[in-house]
Amino acid sequence: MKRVLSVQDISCVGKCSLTVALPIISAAGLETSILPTAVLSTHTAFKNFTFRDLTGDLQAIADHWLAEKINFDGIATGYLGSFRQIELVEKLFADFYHEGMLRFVDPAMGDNGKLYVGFDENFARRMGELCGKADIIVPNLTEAAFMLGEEYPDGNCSIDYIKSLLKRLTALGCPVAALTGVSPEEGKCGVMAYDSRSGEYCEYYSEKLPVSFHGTGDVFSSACFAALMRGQSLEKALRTAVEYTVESIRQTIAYPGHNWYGVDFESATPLLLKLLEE
Ligand code: PXL
Repeated sequence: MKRVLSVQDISCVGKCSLTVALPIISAAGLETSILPTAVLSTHTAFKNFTFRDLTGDLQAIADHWLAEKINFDGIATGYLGSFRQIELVEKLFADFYHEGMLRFVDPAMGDNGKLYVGFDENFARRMGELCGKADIIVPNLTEAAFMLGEEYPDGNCSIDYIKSLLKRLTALGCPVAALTGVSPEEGKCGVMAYDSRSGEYCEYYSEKLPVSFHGTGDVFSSACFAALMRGQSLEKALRTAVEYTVESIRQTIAYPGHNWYGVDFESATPLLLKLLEE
């Protein structure tokens, strides 16, 4: 069984970051190690959340793993809370790198044209540098625009514009970029990716549901990372991740008493397992 590492915070309640990545990647049949960067009572869309920064522990944990000769087939990162944490992730990539290891970065920083609480343009630029050290990055339109220092492209933008964003994202230094939340036509939503080595684009779209939920980016990136680690091609991994995310939203809205802070990815697990076999 492959062993992978997920680096991001634990938001105790809120269905995002590690409470999403750990169950999804484990269910996909991968040994999932974690490096929690902080512990929050909830994610930052709640009011009055508590925040325990674990930055000071990260290097000692990594040093112990190095001393034990523990290695990973892939490292995925999500929400990172500070410049120092970005720097430590760059060191993790360097210290644990071996031929074939996948470095997967979700620059989880914002959505709908806005950065999350606590982030600014400088942080977004710095996250762009970390993206340059990855093998694949999966920003949404908001994160891509902030990393490139562009205006957020309000509304539906053209496929030509998406292609130019993708080219500029790979110019940050990563060979592959996948842009999420792309809507090529009314009623459709999904992802378009560019592989700068082959010069090829691939895309996958599904039904656009008339709702928006927190945590869907983390569900997408966990499933995409897991699918790639399970050996799916980029094209197949994007399909797995999009369909699983859409099914998680469907499961959420099927229950009238659903909460507002996250999606019911647990009930969509059977579909994830089926897609991973295709
Ligand atoms: O879903 C991304 C995410 C992860 N972690 C924390 C967050 C968010 C989004 O707001 O606040 C702490």
